[in-house]
Amino acid sequence: MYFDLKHVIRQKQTLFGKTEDSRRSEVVFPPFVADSPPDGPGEFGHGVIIDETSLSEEDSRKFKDGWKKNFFNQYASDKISVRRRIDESDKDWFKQCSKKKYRPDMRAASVIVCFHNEAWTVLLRTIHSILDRSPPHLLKEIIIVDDGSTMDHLKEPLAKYVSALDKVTLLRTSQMEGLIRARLLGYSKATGSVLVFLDSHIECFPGWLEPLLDRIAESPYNVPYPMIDAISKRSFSLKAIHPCCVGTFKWMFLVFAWASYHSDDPTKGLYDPMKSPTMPGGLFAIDKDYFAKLGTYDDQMNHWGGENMELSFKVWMCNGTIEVIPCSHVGHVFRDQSPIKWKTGSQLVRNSIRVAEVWMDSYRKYYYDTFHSKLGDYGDVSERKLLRKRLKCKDFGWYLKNVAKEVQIPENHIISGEIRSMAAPVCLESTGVGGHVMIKPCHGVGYDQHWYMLDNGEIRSAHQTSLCYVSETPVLVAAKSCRGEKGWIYTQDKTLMVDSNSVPQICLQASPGKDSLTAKPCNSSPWQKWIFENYVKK
Ligand code: UD2
Ligand code: MN
Repeated sequence: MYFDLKHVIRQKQTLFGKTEDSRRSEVVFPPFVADSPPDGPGEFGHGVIIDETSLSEEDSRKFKDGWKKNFFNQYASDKISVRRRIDESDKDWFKQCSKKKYRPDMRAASVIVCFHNEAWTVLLRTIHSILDRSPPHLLKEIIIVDDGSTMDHLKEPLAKYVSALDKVTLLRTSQMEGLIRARLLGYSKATGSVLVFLDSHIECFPGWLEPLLDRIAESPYNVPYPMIDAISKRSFSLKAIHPCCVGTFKWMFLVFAWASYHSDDPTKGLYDPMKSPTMPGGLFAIDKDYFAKLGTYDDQMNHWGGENMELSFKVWMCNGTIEVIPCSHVGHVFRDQSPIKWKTGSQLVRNSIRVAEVWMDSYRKYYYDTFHSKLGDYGDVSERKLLRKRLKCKDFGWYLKNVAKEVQIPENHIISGEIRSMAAPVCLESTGVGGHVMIKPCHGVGYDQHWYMLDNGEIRSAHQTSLCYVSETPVLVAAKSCRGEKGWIYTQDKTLMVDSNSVPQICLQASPGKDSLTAKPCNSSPWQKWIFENYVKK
């Protein structure tokens, strides 16, 4: 099933009409499956389940190594053809979307894919899915940008491999620049008038490109992004998901989050574009001139993170519209953590401070509130401020009021900070999953241990400001959507946290050695006493 170099080159010559004979090349490609029969592993988006216990010693080593290097199951990916089939033509989304008519004046796109140490088969599947599933007249080129990779397969073998592919250009940064400057290198060489940015571990579905380009043909100020379907990091299974959500953000870390979508326009159907206050950042299309006008990305941002918020805010504030396009599907391998490390650690906070300083006006304090450390050296943002001034964009208050309406502004809080037990050095900590709250050692830096109490007694975490905590007698404290009802009373002596709705009175309580938060009848034990930082009762 695996093909050697000669076969691969022959394969590509027939696939992509190349005539050059590179059969005598000495480059050795890592093994991969170019094509496999319809019932081959992973075909039609099926997952490949690996039973680790049945692997030989050598395969077991490869399996472990694949996980270690990529934080996904490279061993499973290597079993799957880099040109596997995806066919969702029997699905409702595909049937409905196939009926849509797209504008004839769509422009061809330059697709830019940046990568750092991407797995061979995963990168190849990315490239082939773009080539195979984009109408040729709408694909100007694919620019792949190697951002300082150190893995051998990304050196000569990759250069050789893509040299046999039509429309694909390989660029390399001179050192690891981070995805923001790597994308800017791709942008600087793009010849198309529309740009599409993609991650390097994706798979485009049939029909992915047209609905994106159609939105830009409609208006150069539309910035569309596809439905991002999950490619399983364990089995590489892939199925299209149902339209449900649009992007928003959290004050904590200033990161992207999904929010459910409700249209108040009855003429809008399930598969029509949905306005999205933010974009996840990896996969989107944008008119090149509009991108340039917006000052592209902030090239002083390093490594990873923050660039998606900058672009989201400024698109909306400067005349544009971000949309999710339910008829465009692209799969992406989601991971909880990335194996890619930056020389000086995570740059997310530094990048986000740059965004906040330039774009968020006085609202930036709600982001800064959520961490207790100093801003530190975030570089010079004067150029970016001048850019904003020149663009004469709307302000952040307008954006929150008219676009990111779901984002709760903890404006009327009377207390904020950590909620610390008086019995032990432990604090309330939000896990970020369904509003779940735990008792953990106080870490003193805010974030998931940063809380607000509003003037009506609602307690909200900086992690999920739309959730409120209520006591569910006899034991639990549960998170519910905030409805403006009366919440908790922080007693005059600033110790007890009493549920204002309870008779007899119920108090917030920690328990020795346990990490769950409870609500019990008030008894003034030290485990019911709390210090809420920054007590600023008006
Ligand atoms: C999401 C975005 C990602 C980016 C990021 C915030 C999606 C699906 N992905 O995280 O595109 O907007 O949020 O910054 O929306 N890379 C480099 N150099 C680096 C680091 C990464 O080239 O120093 C490449 C990497 O190989 C990948 C892409 O940039 O192709 C994005 O990185 P990621 O996949 O680790 O980010 P992700 O999907 O967790
Ligand atoms: Mn990614």
